[in-house]
Amino acid sequence: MHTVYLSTGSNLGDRERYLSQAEEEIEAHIGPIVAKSSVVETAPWGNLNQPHFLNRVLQVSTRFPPVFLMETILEIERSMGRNRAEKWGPRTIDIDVLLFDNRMVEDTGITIPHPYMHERRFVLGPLSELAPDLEHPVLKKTISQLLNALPNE
Ligand code: PH2
Ligand code: MG
Ligand code: MG
Repeated sequence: MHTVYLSTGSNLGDRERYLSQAEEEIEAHIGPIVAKSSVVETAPWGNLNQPHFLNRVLQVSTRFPPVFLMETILEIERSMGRNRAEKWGPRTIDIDVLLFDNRMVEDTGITIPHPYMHERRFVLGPLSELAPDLEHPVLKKTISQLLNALPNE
């Protein structure tokens, strides 16, 4: 089994309901959720002109390889009404792969570790609840080191 960390986010409609529906879909189609961070309300990063998000990080155990994992996630997002209108725009649900074991993956449509994870407090905060001492496989720093290195917003 592989250990993956997923970031979930929603900033449209019933945000809590979308996060818990995503968790049900993940358990049904990807694998058991081993740990969940708390749910945090966060100001939008990137495109500032959109509602606040609810964000959470999940540790999931899966037997699927990265490409299949990605396809399954896109399928879950689609089934939950995700409509990809604009980059970094508002969404009912977003599920991002942060880390996949200790691996680096570059393939069509996949980059693992997630290329922006180390810049995002809405990722590093919740992730540090679950895995503060986990080392980022590219940057070779722990999650809590990356979190402490973020500039104040
Ligand atoms: N997701 C984005 C862009 N900006 N900001 C917050 N706070 N939370 C998100 O999940 C988020 C974002 C693109 O996926
Ligand atoms: Mg995202
Ligand atoms: Mg995404």
